[in-house]
Amino acid sequence: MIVNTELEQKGNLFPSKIINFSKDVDTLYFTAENDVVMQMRIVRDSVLRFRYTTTGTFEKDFSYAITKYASTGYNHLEIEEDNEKYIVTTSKLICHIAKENMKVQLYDVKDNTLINEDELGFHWEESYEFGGNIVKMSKTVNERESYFGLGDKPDHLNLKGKRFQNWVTDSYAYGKDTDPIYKAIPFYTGLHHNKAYGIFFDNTFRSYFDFAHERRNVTSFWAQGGEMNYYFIYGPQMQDVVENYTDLTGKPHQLPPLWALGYHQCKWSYYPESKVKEVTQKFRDLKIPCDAIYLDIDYMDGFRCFTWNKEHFPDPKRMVKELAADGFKTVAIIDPGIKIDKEYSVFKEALDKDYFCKRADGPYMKGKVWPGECYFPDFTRPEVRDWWSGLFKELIEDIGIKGVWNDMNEPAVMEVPNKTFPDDVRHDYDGNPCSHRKAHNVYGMQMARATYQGLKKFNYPKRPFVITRAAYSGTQRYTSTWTGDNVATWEHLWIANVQAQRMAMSGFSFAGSDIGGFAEQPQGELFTRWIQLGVFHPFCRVHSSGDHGDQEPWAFDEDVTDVVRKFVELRYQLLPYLYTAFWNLVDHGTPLLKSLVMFDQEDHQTHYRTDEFIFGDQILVCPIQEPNSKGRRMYIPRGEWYNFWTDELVEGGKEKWVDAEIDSMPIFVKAGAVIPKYPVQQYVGEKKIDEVTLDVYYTEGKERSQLFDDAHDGYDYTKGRYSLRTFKITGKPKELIIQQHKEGKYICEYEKFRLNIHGLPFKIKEIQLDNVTVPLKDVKASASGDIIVDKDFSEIHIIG
Ligand code: NBV
Repeated sequence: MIVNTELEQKGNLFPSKIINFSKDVDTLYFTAENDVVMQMRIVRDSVLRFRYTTTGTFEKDFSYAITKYASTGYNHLEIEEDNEKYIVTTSKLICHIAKENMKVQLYDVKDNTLINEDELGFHWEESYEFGGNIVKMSKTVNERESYFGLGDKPDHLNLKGKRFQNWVTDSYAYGKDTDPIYKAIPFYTGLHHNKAYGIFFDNTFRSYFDFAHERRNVTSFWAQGGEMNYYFIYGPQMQDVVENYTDLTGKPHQLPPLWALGYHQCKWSYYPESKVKEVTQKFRDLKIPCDAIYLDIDYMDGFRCFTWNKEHFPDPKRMVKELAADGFKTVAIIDPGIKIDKEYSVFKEALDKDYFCKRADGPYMKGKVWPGECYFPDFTRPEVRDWWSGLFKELIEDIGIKGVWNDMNEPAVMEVPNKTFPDDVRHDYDGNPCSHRKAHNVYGMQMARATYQGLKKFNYPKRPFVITRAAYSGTQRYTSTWTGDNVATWEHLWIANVQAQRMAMSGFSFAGSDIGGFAEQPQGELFTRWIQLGVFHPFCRVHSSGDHGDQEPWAFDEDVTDVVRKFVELRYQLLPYLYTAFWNLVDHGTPLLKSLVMFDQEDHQTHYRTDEFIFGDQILVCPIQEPNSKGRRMYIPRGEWYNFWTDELVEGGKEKWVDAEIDSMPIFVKAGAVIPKYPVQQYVGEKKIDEVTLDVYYTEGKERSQLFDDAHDGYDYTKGRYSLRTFKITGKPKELIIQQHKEGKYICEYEKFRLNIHGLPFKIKEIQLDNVTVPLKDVKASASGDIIVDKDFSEIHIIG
């Protein structure tokens, strides 16, 4: 392992004095005496890119992470110099570059707070073995600084005091201390003095982050090759940092189809066809909503991708069609390893076209996976991705599979010590040939990308749905993800909670865990508590390895089934709320889950909280993570919150005991929120939605909520055929005003809103609907006393 101590800086080299400065539109070049050049690009007023070369020339600028759609352009740029430094000022930041040693300091332009500062700054070690450099950066830790991000690390949410590695790794039954696991997302957010900034180290080699672990006052990051190339992203709000990072590395290319936000059932493996049908039928019989059923590797013929085991699945097209008629979308697994078999057309074709990865000296990269010895397509070659995407024609277009699940794409190889390809394997890297040292972390991402291209093409005009295990920054553009092979333990419930939050603050919101645990088998209680958490994760799937017993909602006892049903129904009711949050993700990069620190960074009590999080913008959730609990203590963030179950109003900013017997969990709604709800359906589209419930939570003050809707699939929404409703609540002691603003061309299928008002502190004396007084008896038409109004109302006054 590479260390970075003062003592061991022997082999380290440093930039010398700056002797030259030049500028090219938005890019500044600072050249040192010893040929080190620092390139600083003003991406936006709050986003600066720093790149360093030690040879005077830069590598070809290429990144899989950065999207071409990233917004660029600044409002203001000023460059000055004095004897000691250059001073670059944008409308958000001031950057000092020391002439003596190239060290950088970054300040908030508004109040001159020092946000981030180089300690040793850029330094490097020459790599004799591989050529090039081990590139390093060290930064000073600020007073009370906290660190967040880095993807799927199964560790405390606040990363301070820890060291991590980014190297995508198959990690069956990983634990709380396992590092690295499946994803490499070299992006973190630092927070101090109530201000947040982010650093995205866009380097795909094996990289390390040390957050004040080795030295209390130093945070550093380094990689085993490539360039020191990082983006500094200023907030000062954490959410802005994540949104700006997501803008750089990309938002999901389209909304998911609404069904993908439903409940998914998976197991390794459901086969034969009769078993699949038995499972799906049971969902309908027991009235547990479910939208997707998964086929794991056993549907294939000898684990050959794009084939079927005809004994178990004699007529896949008919089966998929029948499942679809019952509301089930079928998702099938596809792995990267292609069986070496001269009779197998996918293998033959890839061999003929020379699409498989090769070792440095020419032989193919041969490795053992499920089908036995395999070769592996080089997904970093555009023509290979095109070919791969074409392979989905039959599966998607003819058979009607609706989603594809990419597994083992780290790439995982069995029975070898390093669990993956050897370092010398060659890759195209989109025309930048390199070894596996550089391509490893993006291999799975490029496979998922190629799969996504296939689905996009053959599922058109419907939207694609892909799920991947391996990922690098930017993978969120193409696919959803899950957290891999977890274990059915209470600790793993804690891990799943942290991972989903961490993924959201790492720009990859569409994530979830194998609910109940993949390895081993949960007790009914653990399964129940995990479902309660899982329905609040963007991706909601029960999956298990199957060799320890069944894990369907009915595999325990009836009480478990009933609670599972209750929570899955809640998920289906909240679909319009979740879909609106997805729209915000796709449109602005807004994370779907917000850890408390992101929700209220100014409240220092949130900086070390791990359990509570905000689902969307206005629902606070806290899972029960221990057996035999009748509730738990949790932190309620500042502001006013309604207990979802009892409507009790609580003032936040403190810890509180919250009751939660096994059929409940702590859920709170922000005062002032308008939460849209659908009726329960057994699957998305089962019912025509005639009416949407709006749960309005009174507040004395103002609050804004949104409701996005469209056709729930297809691309019409990108042409303006969506409906975006903004609800503004103004609460006074004797009046509640609800104003609606509408946008978009889509005509929603529902006609009415059913207003369900919570916490109203007065008795209603009068209701005015768009300036017309409505007789109370007319409005309160429903038995429940809810107010039913036309969906296109502009303003409602509820007067006491
Ligand atoms: O395809 C089988 C499993 C799959 O169910 C699981 O979700 C993946 O993470 N796969 C791993 C390979 C076998 C793991 C032991």
